[in-house]
Amino acid sequence: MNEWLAKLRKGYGKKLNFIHRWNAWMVAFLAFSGLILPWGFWREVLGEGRVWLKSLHIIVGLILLLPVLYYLFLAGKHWRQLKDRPRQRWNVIVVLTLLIGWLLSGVVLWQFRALGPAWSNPALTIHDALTWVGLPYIIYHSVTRTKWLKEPHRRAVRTDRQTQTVKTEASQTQPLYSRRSFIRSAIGVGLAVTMGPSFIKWLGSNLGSQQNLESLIEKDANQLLPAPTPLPQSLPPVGGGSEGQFRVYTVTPIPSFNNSNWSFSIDGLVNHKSTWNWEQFVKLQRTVQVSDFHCVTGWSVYKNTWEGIPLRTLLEQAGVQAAATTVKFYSGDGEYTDSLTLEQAQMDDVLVAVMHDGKPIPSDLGGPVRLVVPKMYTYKSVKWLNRIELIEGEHIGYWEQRGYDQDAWVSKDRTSES
Ligand SMILES: Nc1nc2c(c(=O)[nH]1)N[C@H]1C(S)=C(S)[C@@H](COP(=O)(O)O)O[C@H]1N2
Ligand SMILES: [Mo]
Repeated sequence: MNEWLAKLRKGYGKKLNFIHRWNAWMVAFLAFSGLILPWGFWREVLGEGRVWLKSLHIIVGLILLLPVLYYLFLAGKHWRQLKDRPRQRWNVIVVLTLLIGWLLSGVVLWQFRALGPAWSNPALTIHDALTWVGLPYIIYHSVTRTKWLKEPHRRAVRTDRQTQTVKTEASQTQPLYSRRSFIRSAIGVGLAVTMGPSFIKWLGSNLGSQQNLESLIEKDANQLLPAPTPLPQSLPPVGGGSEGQFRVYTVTPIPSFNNSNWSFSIDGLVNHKSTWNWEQFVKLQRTVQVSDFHCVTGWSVYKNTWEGIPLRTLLEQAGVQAAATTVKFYSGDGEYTDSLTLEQAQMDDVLVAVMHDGKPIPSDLGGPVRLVVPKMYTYKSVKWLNRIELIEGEHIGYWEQRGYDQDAWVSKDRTSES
């Protein structure tokens, strides 16, 4: 055993280099894929590729455990070696904290299904926060450590003699040194400018939520009149106002509607096909419900007060024919669809929602009308819903075609009931 340990420790310097290099490549890949995954633009471009990228991100993230463990094994010696270099020790601590934090929160996100939203929500916040703090740090670290930016005296501080020669060297290269420090500051400023705004946006969305939503509604792209009048339970919202922040997800540019280009229809295997224009649609009897909203990528918005037409009512009025087995939902974006079995669609709380917390649903969040299926992950909650079709046989929805689970129940005990 001891021999084996000794062997592992041999060639220590080389090993540290090896670990460092592999670690750097993996972190670079994780940063790159991690930034792309939640980015709306890439959602649209990647489609199916996004689900692959996510799996790869998880796999590489798990493999990252190897260099971390290997390093920890060599850490004692390295730590002693850095005795006189507090900045490097600090760097080791920061990087290890980042990696371990990312790893642990990442594992929770990976296992969101087993752990549920109560775990995945904080894990996502931590994963994001580490990214906002850690990525600029790591980029700065790696760019300023490239050879051409290194100051000579950083490379050798072994013996007093060397230190002396280095000192003179450093003073000789004074103009070069200031050029280097200039470049470093420039990199720092560049990072602040490129990452700062998104960081502030992220911070804002995690702190105050209501204000954001308000500004969404003000500049809303939808121009549908008359505005629906909220029911008394809806304003003030019985749920007390939603808690958390929606991330705007879309696989197309956000569509906008007005009275002349919007309509809502129910058709397929029904006895009475109908189409409503907006004026007719806002007259339909609505109800109010309070429910939580859980995205599979780990975030949730709690206590939403939704007001809308129960899907069940619409189905009853349309008269579903015996041959129908599936309810297919179409988005006005022309791209996104999803479905529920007839049985699932008849659950009490499935809502064709028109208002959120007493206000019309903003276009970013799927207004004027979106589906709400509280018991399922929200890729089922089709935004810009404008058509419901009753069909025979199954329909595989947009994200399910691209790798999401057909089974979207949030809570596992529901699966057995379904
Ligand atoms: N038309 C349409 N509906 C959609 C999506 C979409 O991309 N397009 N994304 C789904 C997913 S994965 C989620 S988590 C929720 C996000 O809703 P939000 O953008 O209002 O936060 O909408 C769902 N409905
Ligand atoms: Mo989602």
